[in-house]
Amino acid sequence: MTTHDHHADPADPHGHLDGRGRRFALVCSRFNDLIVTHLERGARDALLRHGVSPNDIETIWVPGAWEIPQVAKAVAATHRFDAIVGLGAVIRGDTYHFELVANHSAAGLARVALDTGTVVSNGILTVDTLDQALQRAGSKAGNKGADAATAALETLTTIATLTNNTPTS
Ligand code: INI
Repeated sequence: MTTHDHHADPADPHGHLDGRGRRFALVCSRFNDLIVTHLERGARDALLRHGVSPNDIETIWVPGAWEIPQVAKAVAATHRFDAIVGLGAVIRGDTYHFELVANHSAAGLARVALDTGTVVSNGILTVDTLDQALQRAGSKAGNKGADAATAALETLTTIATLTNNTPTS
């Protein structure tokens, strides 16, 4: 098997991702929970469809997207999870606060991934309107929670394959 086998069918790139035995934490923001509950359900469904056990998916609620990276870092430190999916919705208001929360949450999640080595994916919507958020939370534009969960599983699979194939000398 080559490291690229799991990309073999571009029409069905996630078709045979195997989530059995993998443990996931979904770190979800309560702010805009009208949206985030749908992202959480999409993420959970996607993982279950790929063979992840319901017992191996833990949802952790935090106040807002700002808090997601810090809690994700604490989750990584437990070493109880193979991957973390950050789920939230940052919706533009009239002030600069949007930029601060959107940038901090995305940059923070990237940092947790690179600093800890635990796989972290970003399912935090950053949109202008509630309608755009709804479209991405299980309607017209799919479910970005499901996409983020699948991305985490694929990343995990890729890293595991690379690690198994790495020459030791
Ligand atoms: N948190 C969000 O998750 N989405 C938002 O749109 C949002 N806005 O717009 O303010 C938001 N703010 C709260 C923030 O995440 C923190 O919880 C708060 O600042 C306390 O640290």
